[in-house]
Amino acid sequence: MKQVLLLSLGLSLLSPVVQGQDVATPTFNNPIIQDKYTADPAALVYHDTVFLYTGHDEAPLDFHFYKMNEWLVFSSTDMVHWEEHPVPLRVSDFSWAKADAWAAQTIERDGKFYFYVTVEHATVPGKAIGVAVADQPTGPFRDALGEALVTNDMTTATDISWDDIDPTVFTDDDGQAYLFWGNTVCYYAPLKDNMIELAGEIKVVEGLPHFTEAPWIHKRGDWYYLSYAQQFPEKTAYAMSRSIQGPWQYGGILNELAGNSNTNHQSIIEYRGVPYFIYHTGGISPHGGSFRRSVSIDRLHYNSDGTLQRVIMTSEGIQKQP
Ligand code: FUB
Repeated sequence: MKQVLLLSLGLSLLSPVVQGQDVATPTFNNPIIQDKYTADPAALVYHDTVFLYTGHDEAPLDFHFYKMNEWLVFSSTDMVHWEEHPVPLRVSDFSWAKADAWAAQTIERDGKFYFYVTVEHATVPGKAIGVAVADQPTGPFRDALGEALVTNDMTTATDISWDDIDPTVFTDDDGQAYLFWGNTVCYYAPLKDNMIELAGEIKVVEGLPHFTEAPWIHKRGDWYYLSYAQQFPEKTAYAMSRSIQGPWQYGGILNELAGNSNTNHQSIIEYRGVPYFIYHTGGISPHGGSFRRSVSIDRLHYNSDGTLQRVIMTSEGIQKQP
């Protein structure tokens, strides 16, 4: 009898049922890519698939800055399983650039895919924005312009040489596309229909307290959202507007400091009716950190007035498409 009691006590300790609740072991899906370091996510929903473009953190353990030479692309149809495709684009594909495959974004227009990137310019001191084009979302991409779209000497609102980084592109309902980018100062300008030339003056976006970098534009209903990295180490904050031209109304913090990384770079999409927040952390143990980052995904939630709820970063991530 004693043996039976002990056996049954032992089994109940092993059982995944606590006080009547099923606590079956969850799957830990964050970070979503575990076999390499990925940063600066930018997702594109095209037809039935999500294409996720990232930077590739390649810094060895004794190197304490970004070492990034190429961008990567992954795809998924359930937000849980991600297939990696061949490298779509490298810094070396831009003859006028010399280093730093920093943050980028790809969007589709008229069946072509435009990949806006940050790189270090070879001859104009400072960072620059380039644009590549492809016929497929997975590439291969080629330099669309043969020169930079934006160089440091075109923007003068700050003296720093790295203010022309982190491009994000948004096409408004009337078909007009806009390029937003920046560090310390957030800039924007309209794009021509060909998507590879600016169509007007570069302006500064006002109303983004403590803007650091990583702007991302999205729209839901009648609201435009401009999310961005704030302060340093970075949190993600956001502002809302009824127009892509502003004025922007500050909405507060959207995501807290990203674990073990001093940058925090977000992408926001809706896929099959579900909003997602895609970001990076330094979350892969034991060598993850600010220069060896990894992309994670969690749900994004809206309040009924259109404001955004603060993101809850989880280890479980997305378990399955609802
Ligand atoms: O990945 C290099 C830089 O770090 C990006 O351009 C910024 O957004 C920050 O994530």
